[in-house]
Amino acid sequence: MSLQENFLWGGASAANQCEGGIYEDGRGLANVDVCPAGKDRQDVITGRRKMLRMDKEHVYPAAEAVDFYHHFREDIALLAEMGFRVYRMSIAWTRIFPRGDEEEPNEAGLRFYEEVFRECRMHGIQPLVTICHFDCPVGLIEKYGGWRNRKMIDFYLRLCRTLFTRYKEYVVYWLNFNEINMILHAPFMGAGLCFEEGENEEAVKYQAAHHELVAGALAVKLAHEINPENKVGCMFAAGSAYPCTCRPEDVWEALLTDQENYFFVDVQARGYYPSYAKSRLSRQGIWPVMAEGDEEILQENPVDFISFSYYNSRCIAAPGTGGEEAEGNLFKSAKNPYLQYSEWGWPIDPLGLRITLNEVYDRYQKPLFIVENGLGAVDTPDEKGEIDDGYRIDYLREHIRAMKAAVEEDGVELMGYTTWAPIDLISAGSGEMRKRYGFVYVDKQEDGSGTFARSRKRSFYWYRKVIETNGEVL
Ligand code: BGP
Repeated sequence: MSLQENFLWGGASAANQCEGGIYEDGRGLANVDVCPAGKDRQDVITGRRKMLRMDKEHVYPAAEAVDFYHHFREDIALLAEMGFRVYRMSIAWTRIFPRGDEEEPNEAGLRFYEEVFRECRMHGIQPLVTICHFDCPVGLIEKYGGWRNRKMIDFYLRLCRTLFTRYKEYVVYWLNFNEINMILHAPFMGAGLCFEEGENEEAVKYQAAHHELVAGALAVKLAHEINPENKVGCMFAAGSAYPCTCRPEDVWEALLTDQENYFFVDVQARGYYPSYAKSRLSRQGIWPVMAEGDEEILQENPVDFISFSYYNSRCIAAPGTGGEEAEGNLFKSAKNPYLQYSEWGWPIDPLGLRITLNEVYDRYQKPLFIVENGLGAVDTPDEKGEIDDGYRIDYLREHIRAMKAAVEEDGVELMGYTTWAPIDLISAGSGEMRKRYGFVYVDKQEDGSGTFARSRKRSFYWYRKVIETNGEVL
């Protein structure tokens, strides 16, 4: 089996990391807007430091980002030039419902995305829309405490109904939440959670997770009712946990790490809480409060497909024995001595992608979609202003090879592959601009200067060829 002919090649972005324009056309303030760049970011995105407004001491990169809000026509034309078949993007919730609890949506916000979708259609690009990519209206955090409150389910569904109805003729592929498991690692960014002193953070996180899981299932139901053609996927931050050694204690710890991650997909794809979660959450006294009917909702509305981001695998040791630590997509783990590392200290493990694809497909037997994979690096233009990003090409080539092997040799069913991120944007984890992922360079610098001019890197031409040959020429 080789990659299907209509394999969805493309790239992925998120509203808060590329759009900017946060004061335009009635948009409201979101959690992602008030996450500053710099040393305080970590405390804010994890909910340890409550910051619901911008102040003068910090820089807030989402405010301008790379100004996709005013450059989307040019940007989508560049994606089309590379032959994109799909563009994964997200909706800024606060463009549609500025405070989050309004009865009626904001027409100007709806119009913006309609124009984006029209532009995609004109170029023959399918949108793949993440309904919620880390964003939550500040209005809902102030009034209801974010996803810890069950009322969030209704506000989220109002957003879903609005989107499914209004964009019925443009969009059939949807993701309900980006990296839903991030709620455990970056709960303010993932779910608008801030913690009060002394409260049981784990209990709050799993309660909020339960609300998102129910909301996500109801979104699947609604999407199917409004348009039977709709396909809704879940999305999680993947990357298998390797035991640091064959010591059973390390193997056990790695298993626990994987279970913590798969918990969300177990519920969203199989339709029920897995036994390990039932047992552990109850024993820890943090079993979430459920409303009558919740279990049926989960059971009756599993997702149509499973999507994930893959940047790296993790190496796990029994507590207190791991040695040196390595960075990674918001999770730290032990350093794997067999791997190379990116400039940001993330392990580079293409075979790990094949392993993850096999594990996930074996576990759920549903179509998969890789919706993020890429290399964050510093790109330096040469004297002619050109960027020779061979390192990025190497990274992607090896990952695409591993992906093809999973499909062609292991029989994994895969719908598509979208790289993170085709056009440079702001980093979610660090808020930096200099951590670039794109095939297209954006002249926006770390100090805020720059013209926003777009230019093609060498990887642009390489990826175009990859798509043109359906992954045959790498
Ligand atoms: C994922 C997010 C993205 C993206 C990516 C890269 O967690 O879904 O929004 O940013 O990771 O991470 P970073 O931006 O921290 O390099």
